[in-house]
Amino acid sequence: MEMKQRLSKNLVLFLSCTTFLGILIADDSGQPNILWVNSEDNGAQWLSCYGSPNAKTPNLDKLAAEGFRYTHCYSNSAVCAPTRTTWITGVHAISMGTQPMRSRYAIPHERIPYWPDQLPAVGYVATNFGGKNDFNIGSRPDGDTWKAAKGAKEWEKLKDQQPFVAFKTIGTSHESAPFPSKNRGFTDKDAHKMVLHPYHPDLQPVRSTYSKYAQAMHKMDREFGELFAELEAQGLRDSTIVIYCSDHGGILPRSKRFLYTSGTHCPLIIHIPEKWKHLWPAKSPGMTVDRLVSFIDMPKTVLSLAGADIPDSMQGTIFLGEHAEPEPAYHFSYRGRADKAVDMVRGIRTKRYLYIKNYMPWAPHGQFLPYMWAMEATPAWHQHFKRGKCTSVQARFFQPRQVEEFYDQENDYHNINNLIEVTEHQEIIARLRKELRRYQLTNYDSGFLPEQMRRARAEKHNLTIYEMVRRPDLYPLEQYLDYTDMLLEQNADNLPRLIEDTTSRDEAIRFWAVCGLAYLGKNAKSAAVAIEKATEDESIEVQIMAHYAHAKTQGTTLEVMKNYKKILVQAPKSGDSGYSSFVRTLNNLLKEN
Ligand SMILES: [Ca+2]
Repeated sequence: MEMKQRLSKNLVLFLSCTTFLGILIADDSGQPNILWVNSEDNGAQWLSCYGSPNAKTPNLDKLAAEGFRYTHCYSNSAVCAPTRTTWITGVHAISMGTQPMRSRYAIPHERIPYWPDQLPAVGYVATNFGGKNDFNIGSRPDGDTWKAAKGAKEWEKLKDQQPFVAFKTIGTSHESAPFPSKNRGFTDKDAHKMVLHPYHPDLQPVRSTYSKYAQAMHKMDREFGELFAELEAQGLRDSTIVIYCSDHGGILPRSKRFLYTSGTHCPLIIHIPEKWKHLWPAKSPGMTVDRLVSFIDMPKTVLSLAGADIPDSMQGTIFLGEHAEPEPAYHFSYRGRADKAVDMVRGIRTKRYLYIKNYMPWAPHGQFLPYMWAMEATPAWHQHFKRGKCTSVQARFFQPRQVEEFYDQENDYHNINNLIEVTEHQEIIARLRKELRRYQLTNYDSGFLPEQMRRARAEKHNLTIYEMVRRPDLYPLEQYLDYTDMLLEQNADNLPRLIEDTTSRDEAIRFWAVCGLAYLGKNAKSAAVAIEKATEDESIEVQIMAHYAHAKTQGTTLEVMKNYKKILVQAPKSGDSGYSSFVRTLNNLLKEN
């Protein structure tokens, strides 16, 4: 007993010494602090150190000059909440069913820790400056993963809690910055100087939006500079690795939410103090790094830098530090429902080439989305299109899509020349098709069930979507991949098969069969009886799509629009996440025709 007491006394003494020493000699503890800053919605093309002709970002340019600027960093989902879902878990949003923007589907939290959960075991605290979480995940409060003291004097408190990982979101560059309704004080004073992307018409409201956003970027950069100055003022500059990135591209229409380079190419700049020079990704600060980095890599990399355990659930690759893994050859991206606009797009890229597959090609990218229409540029561009004044490149945003797109980014940063038919590229296109399928399989792409069907199937088996899509008996993904490939051919020879499948036992096959009939348009006129029956299917999403197929194959647009009104009246008032988004999307498409 006496010995035990003496031991514990010594232990207390030892612990208090190490804690005391820990504060004094944090710099030599072998554990770097990490400050991870992201600014909202700005693609790489809005930073001057990435060559922006429009915005000035001197503080971030300085960070790049003193750190390492990554030239090939890409977001996986091109929009806020699915990016954050991926960041906090290290699991692709589509792998968990959390890809629809503004949904909070449950995940098995006991199997999927958040990255800050891993830090206390290795002596770190994690904090979220400013508190933006927006993880888009249910069954766990967002905020409970952050353990460090919050509130006023965050820096001073953190200083006493080293080593730390501090996460910070700067919202100044958010899409809403140029909205006239927000009245943020940004002006069109530089409108005449703006260099427009080739797919935007040269209109004053477009120029005005560019000008306002360039000023928002300048302000965001100043706020980053202030944050970095605070780090220096606290004497933490030399013991802290600073990671800066955005969360996806933006913000002019055809960037945020879309898998083009403008929606996914993000700035990533990392500042590593001299004392951690063994972690430098290139010979010396100021250099660029051309490694292909995906946002799915961020949580694993942060945990690796902190020396923490990396959960088995994480899907990315460690891209920096002593445990860096081999560079992946591909970046994988996805688009699901964005607010009130339903869509399904998948993308895969190498450093040079981008391949995109549109599973709902009947809808133009520029389908109506209230939030996207809140900046002056979008309605102005749309009006210009409706008046028939757009060039073919400008018009494409408001027209139905091709199923496949392929771009050579080296010669076409803005992805305006679709080379999918070009003979000399067929080999790489074939490889990317194959790799996309491989990524969809290995990451359990949950998108082959429409949203409410997906939720219902998981609930029926008392599983989360994450678990359900990992059960081949409940979610035969290979079959769904094959089936959708068949109907995306839009080949009238498939008509008998599609008609037969409108009575399949699997409601997902029924859904896609009806989609296939809609794609065939007048070529599926003889499917009238099968489509009529499908409008009474037990699945609401099969019904909705069957109505649309009715309009497309039988020319019954007005009647279908009346039916959609009735469905909308009955829809639960659950906002975007109900099937009402799907009805609105299809209704808008019929209105446009
Ligand atoms: Ca965002």
